[in-house]
Amino acid sequence: MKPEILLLEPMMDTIEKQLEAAYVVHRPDPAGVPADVAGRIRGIATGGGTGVPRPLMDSLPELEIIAINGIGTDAVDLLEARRRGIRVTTTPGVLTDDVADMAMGLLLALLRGLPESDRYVRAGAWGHAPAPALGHRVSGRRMGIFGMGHVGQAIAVRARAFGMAIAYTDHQDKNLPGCAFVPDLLTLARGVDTLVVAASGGAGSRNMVNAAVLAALGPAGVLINIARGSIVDEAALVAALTAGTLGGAGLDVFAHEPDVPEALRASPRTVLQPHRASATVETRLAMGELVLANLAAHFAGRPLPTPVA
Ligand code: 8YV
Repeated sequence: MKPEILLLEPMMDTIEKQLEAAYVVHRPDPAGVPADVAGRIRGIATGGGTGVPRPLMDSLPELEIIAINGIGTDAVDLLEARRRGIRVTTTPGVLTDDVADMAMGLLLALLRGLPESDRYVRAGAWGHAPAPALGHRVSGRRMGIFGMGHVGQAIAVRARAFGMAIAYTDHQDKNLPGCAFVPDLLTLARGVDTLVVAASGGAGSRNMVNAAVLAALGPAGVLINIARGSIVDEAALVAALTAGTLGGAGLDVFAHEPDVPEALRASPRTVLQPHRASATVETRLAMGELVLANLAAHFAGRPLPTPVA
C-alpha cells in the first residue's frame, strides 16, 4: 500500500509524477482535508512560504514527516512538530545562488529603472516620447546585508564583483574577509545606502526592518528583500516610500502573500516579484529531488538526507 501524503503547493510536473508513483497524493483545497482522508495522511510536501498551518497539523493524527520544498522553516511550528515526533526536512544548498541572483536582479532593475524602460520600448514610445528618467549607478554603493548565512554570503560575493562595499549584521561576527561586521541593524542601516534582507523569518526577526531602520537608509537608500515579508514592517515601508524618505524597494516577498498592498503595487519606487527567487527550472528540479529523497528515506526507514536540526 502506498503511503498517503498531502501536496500543499504545486511542484514541477516531473517531480509531481514521481510523487504520484510512490504515494497517494492528495491536493487539499484551502477549506481543509476531509476527515476520512485526514486519518490516513502520513506525509506533507509543502513550500517554505506555505509551511503547514497549525489547524492542518492538528487535523492529521498520523502525520510523520513534513518535507519543505525550500529552506525557510518559519511557517512550520517546529516545537510542536518535535513534540509530536513529526520529522521536518528542507532543501538546503541548492537554491542559494538563485536567491542571491534575485537580490542582485532586483537591485539592478530598481536602480537602473529596467521595468520602466522595458515598458517604454514595448509601448513604441522610443523616438516619440521623452526617455525614461536617468537611473542610478550600482557600483560604488554601500551594501548592508541583514543575515549573513549562505544566501547573504552569496549576495556579498556578487555585490563585491559589482564594486560595492559590504557590511553586515548577524547574531555574531563571522570574520568574513572584506565584509565589515556591525553588531546591530540600525547602526548598519545608518552606514549603508542599500539594505538587503537575507535573514530567517519567524518570531525572532518580525518587523525588525522598522520605521527607524528605513529612515536611516534615507531618500537615496534602497531596500531589497528576498527573505521573508514578515521581517519588514510593511506599513512603515509603504509610509517611507510614499513620503520619499526611502528611495526605493525591490521586493520578492511580502507580509501577507499573495496580497500585496495597493500602495506598493502603484509606487514608481518599487520593483516587485511574486516570491520567485528560487524559481528556476534547474533549482526547482534540485529542490524537488531533495523532497523526493527525504520522503523516500523516511518511508524506507533510512536516515533523512537533509533533516532540520
Ligand atoms: C520557495 C522559499 O519559493 O526556500 C524558501 O523558504 O520560500 C522559496 O525558496 C518556496 O519554498 C517554494 O514555494
